[in-house]
Amino acid sequence: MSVSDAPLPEGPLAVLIVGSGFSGLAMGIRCRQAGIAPFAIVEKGDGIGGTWHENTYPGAACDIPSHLYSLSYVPKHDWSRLYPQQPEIAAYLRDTARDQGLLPHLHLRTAVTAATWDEAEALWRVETSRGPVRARAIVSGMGGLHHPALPDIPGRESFAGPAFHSAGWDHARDLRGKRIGVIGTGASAIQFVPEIAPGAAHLTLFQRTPAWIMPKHDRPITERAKRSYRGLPLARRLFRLWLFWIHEIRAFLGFTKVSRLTGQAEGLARRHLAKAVPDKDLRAKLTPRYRLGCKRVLISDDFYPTLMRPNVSLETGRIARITPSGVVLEDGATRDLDVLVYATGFDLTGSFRTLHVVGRGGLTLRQAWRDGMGAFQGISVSGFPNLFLLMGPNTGLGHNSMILMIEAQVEHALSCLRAMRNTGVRVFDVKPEAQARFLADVQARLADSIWQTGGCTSWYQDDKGRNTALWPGSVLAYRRGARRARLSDYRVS
Ligand code: N01
Repeated sequence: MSVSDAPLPEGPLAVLIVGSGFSGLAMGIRCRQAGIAPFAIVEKGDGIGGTWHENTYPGAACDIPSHLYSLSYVPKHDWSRLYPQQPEIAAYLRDTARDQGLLPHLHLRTAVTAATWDEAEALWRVETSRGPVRARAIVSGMGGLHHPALPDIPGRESFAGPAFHSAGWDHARDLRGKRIGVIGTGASAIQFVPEIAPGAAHLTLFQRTPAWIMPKHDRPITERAKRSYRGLPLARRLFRLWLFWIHEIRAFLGFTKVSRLTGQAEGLARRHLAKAVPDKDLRAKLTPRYRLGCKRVLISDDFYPTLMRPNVSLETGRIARITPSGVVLEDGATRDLDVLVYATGFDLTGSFRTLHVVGRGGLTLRQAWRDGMGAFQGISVSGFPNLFLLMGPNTGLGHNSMILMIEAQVEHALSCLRAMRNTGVRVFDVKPEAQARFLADVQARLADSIWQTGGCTSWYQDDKGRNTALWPGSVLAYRRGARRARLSDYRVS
C-alpha cells in the first residue's frame, strides 16, 4: 500500500492533521484506533518523518536513549545502538505509518498555507498547495524546529562555493579534500563535525558560544541483548520505566534551577573536556561561561577529540563578513574556504509567521501572539476553536523524551474529538481566563529557572527574552494536567 495520491477529500473532515513526524503519526494512529473519521494527514515534505526525514546530515542522531524513543503504542524492540541514529528513526516512522494503516490517509508534498475559521459552519477552511479542504478540527503536528535560521552576516549571499544549512544537507557535494567552514556549535554541529572532519583538507569551526558537553557512552546493542529484550516483555517495560526515571529525576532534583547540583554537573563536564583536550588554550576556549543547563546540554564522545585533529581549528573571533572566498573576522584575519555549512539552528516561530491562521472575529494567530507565543497547556489558543497544537509553546523539554509530551497532547485533542463525535458539541474554544491562568503560572515558574538566570541567551527565548519553548516542570506533572481536556476550561457550543 502506498501513500495516497488521491486529491484531498472535499470534506468536511473530522480532523486534518498537519505533519507526518512523531506527533502527526501519533495523532493519526489514535484517531484510527478511536474511529475518528474521516481524517487526513498532510505533509509538506516529500517523505514521511518530519524533522527525521529532513535532517540527514552525517551523524544525525537523537540524544534520548533508543528505548525511550518510540511511541508507547508502537514500541520498537530491536534498536541497533543505545542512542538511535537518523536512518533508523526515519525507517521506524515510515514502518509505523505503513503498519498502522496510515498510508491511505497521508498526502505528501502538501503544504498548508492558510486556515480560516468559518463560524457559521463551525469548521476550518484550509488552503493547501494541493487545493482547499474543510475540516471540523485541525491538529498541528508541525513542531518548531524546521525553519532553518540563517545568520544575518553581511555578504552571506556572496560566497562563491557551495553553502548549505545542516537541515538541508547537500549530499551531492563531495566534501573530501575541501576546506570546510562550519558556523555554529550546537546539537547539530557536534554530531556532523566529527563525521566530516577526517576527510577534509581543513575544517574551521566558528564558535560564538561554547556549549556544555557531557559524555554520551553510545555503543551498539549486541544481538544477544536484542534477543533477550525481545523475549522478555516485563523486562522491556521495566527498562523503559528505568530510562524514563533516570531522565525524569533531574526535574525532581531541581535541575531546572541553578543549584549545588549544577556545580557538580559542571564538574563532570569539565572533566570530560579535560580528558579529551590537554591543550590549555583550546580548553579555555571550549569552557562555557554560563551555567550548565541554561542552553541545551549536549552529549558527545567524539566532538572534543575531533578538535584535537591537526586539520581542524576552532575559531572564536567574531565573524565580520562573508566574502566570495571565505570569512573575514572582526580583527581583519581571513579564512579561505571551499564550502560553508550553517549549523545555526532554527527559527521557532517560523511556521506561525508564514502560515496565515484566522480565528474568530478575523483575529489572526500572528495578532494573538504579537506579545509572544502562548497556548493553554501548549495546545489550545483562545479564539481559535478546534485547533490543537502538538509540541506547541512551552511544552519542549530539556531533560526527557518529547514523545512523552506528544502522547499527552494527542490524548487531549482526542478527548475533544471524541466529545464532538459522541455528543452534540461542535466547538471547543479554550476560555481566555483558563489560558491566561496557565500562561501566568508557567511564566512565574520560569522566572527563576536556569534558562532565565543561567547567564545565557538561547533559542528557548523569544525576542522579548521570554521562554516560550520549554515546560518548566516534570513530564509527570504535565501529563497529569494535559492528558484529558476538561470541559470547564473550554467554551463549548
Ligand atoms: O541549533 P542551535 P542546532 N554567528 O540553535 C550559532 C534539536 N536537535 O541545529 O550559541 C555565529 O542549538 C549558535 O551560537 P550561540 C535540539 O533541540 C536535537 O544545533 O547562539 N554563530 C549555536 O552555536 C537543539 O537544541 C538533536 O552563540 C551563530 C549554533 O549556531 C535544536 O535542535 C540533534 C550565529 C546554533 O545552535 C537546534 O540545534 C540536533 C551567528 N550569526 C538538533 N547564529 C538531538 O539529538 C547562530 N549561531 C535530538
